Amino acid sequence: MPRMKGADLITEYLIDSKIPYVFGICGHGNVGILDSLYAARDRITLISPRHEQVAAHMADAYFRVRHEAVATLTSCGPGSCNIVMPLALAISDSSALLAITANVPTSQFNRSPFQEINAHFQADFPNIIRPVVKRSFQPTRVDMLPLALRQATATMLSGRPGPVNVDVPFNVFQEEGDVEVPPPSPPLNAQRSGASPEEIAACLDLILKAKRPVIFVGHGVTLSEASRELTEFAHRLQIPVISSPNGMGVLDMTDPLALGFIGRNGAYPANEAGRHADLVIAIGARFDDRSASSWMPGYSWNFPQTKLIHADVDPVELGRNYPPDIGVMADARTFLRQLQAEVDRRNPKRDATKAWNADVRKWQSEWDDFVRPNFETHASPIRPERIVADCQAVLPPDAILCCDVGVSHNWYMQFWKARRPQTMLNSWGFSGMGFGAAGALGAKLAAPDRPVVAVTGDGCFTMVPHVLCTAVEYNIPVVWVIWNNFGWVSIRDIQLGMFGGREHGTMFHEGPNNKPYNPDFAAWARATGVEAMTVTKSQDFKGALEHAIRANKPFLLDVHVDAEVRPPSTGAWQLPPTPYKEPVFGKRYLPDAVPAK
Ligand SMILES: Cc1ncc(C[n+]2csc(CCOP(=O)(O)OP(=O)(O)O)c2C)c(N)n1
Ligand SMILES: [Mg+2]
Repeated sequence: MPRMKGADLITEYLIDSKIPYVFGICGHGNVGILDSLYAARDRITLISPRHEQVAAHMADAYFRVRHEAVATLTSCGPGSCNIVMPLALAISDSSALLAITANVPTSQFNRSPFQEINAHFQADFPNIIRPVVKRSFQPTRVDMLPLALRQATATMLSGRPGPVNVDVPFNVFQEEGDVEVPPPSPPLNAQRSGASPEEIAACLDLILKAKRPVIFVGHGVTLSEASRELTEFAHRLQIPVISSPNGMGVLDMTDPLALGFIGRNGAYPANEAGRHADLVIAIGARFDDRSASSWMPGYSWNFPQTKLIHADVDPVELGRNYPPDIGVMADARTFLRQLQAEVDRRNPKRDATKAWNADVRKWQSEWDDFVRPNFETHASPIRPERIVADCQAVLPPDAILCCDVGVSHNWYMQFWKARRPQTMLNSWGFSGMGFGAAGALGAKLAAPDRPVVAVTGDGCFTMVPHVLCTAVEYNIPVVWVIWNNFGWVSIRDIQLGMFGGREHGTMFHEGPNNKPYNPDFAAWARATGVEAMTVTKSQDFKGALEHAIRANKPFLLDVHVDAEVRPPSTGAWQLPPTPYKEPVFGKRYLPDAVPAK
């Protein structure tokens, strides 16, 4: 067996696992492995952003684009504590990354050396990180590394993917052992679970009996790379498809069967179809509050009146919020292939959903008539619809949109038409500010030949403005579109609605004179070496975006958007105990208007 330093073993394992990047920040705890990465620098690239949060968002976004995981590297104590939020974000959205964290030397455990966390247990970082990773490993000897690395990477990519942690004490990087580099773990989707023939037969019985079926797809369909299968199945039986944000684009959203997102910030046809359906086939989707109108019956869904088939790789999601009539623990692509094979065998008529699809088309055209005029309006400050429309016009179908959190995201969830899977990245389950602005760097490294645009609020961007430095240092040509409304406006609007129109702590003001304030983002960008423009007139945005993309270098557009134009609400979102009283599009949202099964 070869004799190797622990840090060299980790480095070789990453290389054998075809991990091209380590996104990480130095500290005394991890200098051992930095030296190994230096020696291997022609085979694996270290990228050091200016904040650990950014490193983890970059790794998360990289995975979402390529479905291949990369590693982060952080030092002991504060550096590693900085990745807790982005790991929570990654696990909430089933995104994989290998978080290598450093710890204090084992011989100093419990002596309270510099940066040890030990109020309850020695070198206790794994307990800090435990709720936000699938598993944390803490090998305390070099000979424990091979098993820990193999188990960690296998856990990360098997079943429902997610982040894992390998926490390495300082001496384990530095000491030598007689160790073999372990074999790489299987890639994502190497093992796929399926339904039983009985389950498939029962599912298709229900599907063929339904008069108003709808498919609801989530990140599970994206992760299992089932776009072709979903499209074929939906087309064959003419079943409309509603999508969660991380399922956007698995069915091309210009397809007439694509209804978009559901819930308060969803599209009207999706909510209408969801609540009128007699059968919902949910695949790799989880009915969270925002895609289920806070589970209030009759807004987005109408269970248990509506029947439910729910398929997911993760059994904890089956029936979490709505007990399914048939719950299937299966990989999305396998499930869809099995259903399609059964459809082929039975060869049912194509037109069973004709009347239902006529209803759907009516809702689609009502919605189009309602929203279209504002997509064509020029104004200053700019109307939000205009930004979405011009992004759609300028960006090619394979461009990647990395969305941040806030009002801008609400608009994109409602109106963005993703053309392909893995082109619209959203921080959905945890909604951490900074994901869009930072993740775009990782997305661009994952897809260097495609345009990557971060759409990020002024509040979100200000959480991670140093992404500009990283883009310059490593020449990562990302375009940031700052949705600048001079405040944390999504929260301001909740505040105004709930508390008699009073605003406190949600808008940005300059000192005592109460003038709206923000830094001059374009000047800030230029100070870091990033080209930039300020856009205040809607007529200028399209050309500015085209120019920024053509420039093929880091570029920032500071776009002043009207803070007083709110996305139309087509479903509901409730924060108990506050009574729900949001106005809704069309005033037709009366739960008792839903037909009985
Ligand atoms: C790290 C983090 N802190 C706080 C929040 C709560 N939060 C959600 S949206 C938001 C405001 C976002 O502001 P901005 O980026 O300007 O977007 P806007 O809503 O104005 O469009 C805040 C503070 C959060 N989601 N994440
Ligand atoms: Mg804002």
